[in-house]
Amino acid sequence: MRMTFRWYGEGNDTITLEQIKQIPGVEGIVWSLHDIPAGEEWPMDRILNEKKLIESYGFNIDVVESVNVHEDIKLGLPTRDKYIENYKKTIEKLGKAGVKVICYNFMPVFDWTRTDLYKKHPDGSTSLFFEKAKIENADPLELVEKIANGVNMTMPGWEPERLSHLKELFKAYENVTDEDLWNNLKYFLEAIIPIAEINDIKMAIHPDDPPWPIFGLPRIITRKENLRRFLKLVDSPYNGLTLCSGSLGSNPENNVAEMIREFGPRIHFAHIRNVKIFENGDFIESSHKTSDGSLDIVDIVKAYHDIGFTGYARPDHGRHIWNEQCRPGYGLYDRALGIMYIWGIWDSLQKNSGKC
Ligand code: DNO
Repeated sequence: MRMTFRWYGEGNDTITLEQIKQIPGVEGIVWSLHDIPAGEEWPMDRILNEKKLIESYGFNIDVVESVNVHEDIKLGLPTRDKYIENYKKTIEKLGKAGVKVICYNFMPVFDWTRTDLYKKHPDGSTSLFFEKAKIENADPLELVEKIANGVNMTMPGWEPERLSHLKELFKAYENVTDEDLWNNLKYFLEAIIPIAEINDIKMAIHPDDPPWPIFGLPRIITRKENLRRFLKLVDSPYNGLTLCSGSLGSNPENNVAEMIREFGPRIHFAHIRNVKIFENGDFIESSHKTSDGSLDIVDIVKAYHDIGFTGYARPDHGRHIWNEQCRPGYGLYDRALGIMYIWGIWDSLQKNSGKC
């Protein structure tokens, strides 16, 4: 397992590369050019600048999260081809720079969705929270107004330029079914996977978070059968998964360890985090420790160990602790604690199997 840490770039993150350097066992920075809108081709000089900076701290730049997919591709519009061409060019450039894995998602309109970014735990720490009824009963457009006006609601992953087009986007998705989305995903993969193969870049789709349809929009990367179907759309080792335990695991019917054992070699990137699921379907992101949440992180790490996982991993979201001011879910302290928990499990498994 090759440990990495997500960092949002100079001037765009509260955390420094010096700080990340002091977390044991971190080899690589998971990075992106966050200011480039979905659908645009990434400039080579920007890629090389980022590479130079990250490598100067002794980290690798092997994993990019994310190169976002333009909405027209997900919608299957005739304009998609130009955005797919740009995506291919970006893959080529990232390949030249030495990138090995690209994480992306195929969620219509929204990326990860939560109703509260700072929900308090009994110990005073806060973390991301999803209140099912609030989303199920919400009129999406009303919700968007609230978010835009900052009234008691903020959502991560919603870029302002997308918010302003939300009404049109919802209209555009009105008649898009799950099957349409599958077809549009297949079309995209058939175009990009050959380019990924030539450039030796493993594509790793991120599951939908949460893994069920929201606001009537289709979501398909949600459970084991669908992951199976996804991998067959283009059956190449370059068409693989970002297996996010917290996203998939917020549906109690998903057994993450089982998925790791089944999809092993097609998992190119592991996101490891815990969630505590409540009886009404709400969930809160907890510390990585197994007993703090509903997922058995020990079993999940053991599954990676059992399959001899040599891919990239990162601790996913953490809580906000010790009064840290940071991006929601992306503080330094709790993610560093998460890494040490993962290493603790991993090293004892190594020792028991006589590997260290
Ligand atoms: C949330 C992240 C996601 C992920 C994208 C991948 O914290 O895991 O936003 O980066 O879905 O495209």
